[in-house]
Amino acid sequence: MTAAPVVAGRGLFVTLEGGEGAGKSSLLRGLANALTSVGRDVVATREPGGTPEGEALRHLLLDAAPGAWEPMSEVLLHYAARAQHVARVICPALARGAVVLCDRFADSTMAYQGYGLGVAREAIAAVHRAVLGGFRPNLTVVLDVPVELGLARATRARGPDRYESNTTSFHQRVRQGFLAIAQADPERCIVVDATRPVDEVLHAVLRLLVDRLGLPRPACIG
Ligand code: Z5A
Repeated sequence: MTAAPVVAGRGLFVTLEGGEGAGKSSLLRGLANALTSVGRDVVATREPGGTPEGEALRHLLLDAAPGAWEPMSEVLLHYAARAQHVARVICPALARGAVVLCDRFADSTMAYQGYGLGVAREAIAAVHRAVLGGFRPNLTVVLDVPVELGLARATRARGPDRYESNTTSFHQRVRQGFLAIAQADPERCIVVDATRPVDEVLHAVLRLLVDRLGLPRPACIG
């Protein structure tokens, strides 16, 4: 589906997506610094989380043993956290003109619970419509790395966690899911080769934000 982005207010909503260890958190920090340096009001946030209630749900989800939650329960918990996040943090920030940078959003539910765990994709889309209507990001950056490289980076950084202890085929399905989502929605999504060094990825994404969204050009990209 390639409908025009639905946004609240004058701000810009940019989401970072991809598998574990793709470099989303590192990129988010770099983008926030660069955009703040050119005078933009930046809100950096994440999912699951972003509000006190969402962070509590994050613990319920990520601290549970693998398989503890039914896949559809995971969908509903992620959307409970997301409804809170959109209403309390994202929309108010967009309304005052901020750039909201979000580490994971709805595409993660489609990729992990849909492509990865096998929840019907139409059911997830229906939950999205019921909870958020047509609300979607202006731009989604999908950081793509081979599964083995991403897991090695993530495990080096913080040890294995819940989804990291899943099978390689699960992570392959998640990766293919993100690529399929991006291919189906090229106006919103851009796939970035995240095997490159951190600064190269950052500069490539900053150029995209300047070109696609008309954000001011930070000095670091010349
Ligand atoms: N989840 C879900 O199932 N459904 C949903 O709807 C949502 C989420 C919203 C959230 O975990 C989990 O929830 C996630 C999906 C699921 N699954 N897991 N596990 P999280 O937020 O805690 O984990 P994550 O998003 O996967 O973060 P991560 O593994 O830390 O990856 P990252 O943020 O993409 O990477 P990073 O922290 O920037 O970098 C990791 C390490 O790699 C670090 O040492 C960096 O210095 C290094 N790095 C980063 N980029 C590079 C490059 N370019 N070169 C070399 N080294 C690099």
